[in-house]
This record gives sequence, C-alpha cells and structure tokens, in this order.
Amino acid sequence: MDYIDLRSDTVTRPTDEMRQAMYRAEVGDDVYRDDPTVNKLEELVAREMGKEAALFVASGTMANQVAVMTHTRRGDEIILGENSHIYINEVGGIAYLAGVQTALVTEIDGIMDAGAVEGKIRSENIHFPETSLICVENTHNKAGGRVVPLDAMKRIHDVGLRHGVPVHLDGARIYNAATYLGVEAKEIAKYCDTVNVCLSKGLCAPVGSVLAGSSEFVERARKYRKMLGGGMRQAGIIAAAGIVAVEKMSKRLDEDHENAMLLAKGLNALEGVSVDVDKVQTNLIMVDFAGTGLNGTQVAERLKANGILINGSSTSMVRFATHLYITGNDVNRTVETVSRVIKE
Ligand code: TLP
Repeated sequence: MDYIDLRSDTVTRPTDEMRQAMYRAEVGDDVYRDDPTVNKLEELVAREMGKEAALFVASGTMANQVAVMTHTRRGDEIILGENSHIYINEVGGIAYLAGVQTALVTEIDGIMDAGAVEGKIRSENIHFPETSLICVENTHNKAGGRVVPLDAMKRIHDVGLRHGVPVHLDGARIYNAATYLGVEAKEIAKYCDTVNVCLSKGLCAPVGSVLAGSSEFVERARKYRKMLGGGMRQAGIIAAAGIVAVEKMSKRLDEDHENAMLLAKGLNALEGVSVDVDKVQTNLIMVDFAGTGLNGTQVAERLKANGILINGSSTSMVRFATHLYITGNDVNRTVETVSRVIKE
C-alpha cells in the first residue's frame, strides 16, 4: 500500500532529477578532497549561508555534534533550549562526544529570550565552567515548525558577540524558515557563527547535511568528522542529490506550508481535535487529540489501518509533517479519515 506518510519530512524519497544527478555525478575521494561534486555542494551551501566554507556530513545529528565538538572543550558549558533537538534528540551526544554540560533556557514558541540566554553566561570564577557556545534552532521542531524571527536571532547573536561566545544554529529546516520570512537563508544565518543545513528533510535528498562556518572552523570540524567515521569517499554520489536539494527544492517549500495550514484547519474543525492554527507557520503542525479520549499511539494505529502514517505518542499530542509527497488530495483524505477513525 502507498501510505500517506505524515510522520516526518525525513521520509521524502529523492526526486527523479536527484536520481539522474546521482547517476551522472563526477566523483573522487573526498577524504583527499578530490570529489568535485562534494566540493561543489560545500561551496554552494557556504555561499547560500554567507559563510566562508562548509563541510558535507552524514546527517543533521552529525553536523550538530561536530559543531559542538569543534566549538568547545571538555568540561565547558553550552547554552541551549530545553526543547532543542540537540538536547532532546541526539542521544546525549554532546555529553558523550563533546564532554560538555548544558545550561538550559526555556523556549516560548521555539524562541529563547536573549536576556535569559545572557543570564546563563558564566562569569570568570575558579568554580565555574566556561560558557563556550549558544545553540539556536530555526525552524524549531518541537515547537511545531515555529520560526525564530530575525530580531530574536539578532538579539541572541548580540549577546554572544558581547561575551565572546559563538552561536551555532541548528538550521535543519532553515529553508522553511527563510520561505516563511520571505528572505534568503543567509539573512538568518548571518546571526550565527556556524549553521547546520539538512538536505534530507523537506529538501528531499536521500542523505546528508552541511555544516557551514569560517574556513578556520571548518578545517577543525573536518578532523572531528573524520574521527566520527564521517570521512566518506565517493560521497559525490549523494552530494549530487544535495545540490538539486539546495538549488531546486528549497524554492518550493511554500507548497508544503500551504498544505500544513490546510491540514491544520481541517483537523481543527473536527470535534475533539484541536490545532492552534494561528501558530502554524511552516510544514510541521502539532495536533491535540485530547478531546477524543485517544492518545497519539491509538490514533496512529487506527490511521495506519487506513493507509495513513503518523508517529505514535503516549500523550494526546501528535506532530504531522507535510512535504513534497503530500498533496492537497492527501490532506483532504487525511482529514476525512481522522474524522472517521476518532469515532470508531
Ligand atoms: N529530526 C527528526 C527526528 O530526529 C525528530 C524529525 O523527524 O524531525 N535538528 C533538527 C531540528 C531536526 O528536526 C533533526 C531531525 C535533526 C537536527 C537531526 O537530523 P538527522 O535526522 O539528519 O540526524
């Protein structure tokens, strides 16, 4: 059965154009820096982000982890959102790999208050760890794809500048944020020192993320990537799809955002289901099934039996994600099916 797959935008398969590009890709050994397609992708993303250089890595998690390892020393403290992907969803890598501890800031709709961030910066004291990094996430996954506005990004960056602490942006979905704001991605990335850009989410590439920053930073990051086993050889095969992702797929995300809004409105109109429609900005929506008496896993099981996939959850809140392979018809079918299964 061909499912309507709303679990994540990571489920997107490569487009035909990507498969053609992968087939034709010129390749070399990227550990020797000989792979022209990887080099082209890295230059492209560096340019797009307004940074000097970039590094192609296996995943968003690897990009974030390499970034934290490169920015910090063991025993340092980093400031990040208590609902951030780096803190919640990266298997404790920052503790295990980078050996850092965390100072957590509460986000409201994905946004950390700059004053709260500043309040977490450690002063000089024999007892204190050193604050060596601030991490921001835009769009914010757990907040339901919320966009951190440019002025909020700037305020946090200014805090970093005042205290000599770099800012890393988990921009896994930076193109969704840029699409929503109607700006180029570099307008967002200018408020960070380094940025993770995921190619394999809404941009549909099969694999990969790119970590962009200064040339000096990327040189050091390259070594950590190698340490983690991420020195890939003929990686141009996958980088080729990444080039299509950045050049083409980053330009059509407004369709996903429109479908997310349609889905949000459709579901919110159902008895017992609620979505805060005013909060929907990009391709992720948070749906609350509390009024149906079902939890996310129960809804997921019923939908699966009807050809629709969502991630289960022990609470009543479930995230739905739209992407290239979710059409307007799929949205209608999803709303109809949800309306039916919650009454079963
Ligand atoms: N997010 C995945 C899951 O891990 C939750 C998803 O389905 O949304 N930063 C952000 C903001 C992310 O949302 C993700 C993936 C990553 C980093 C990690 O990327 P990958 O999965 O490539 O390691």
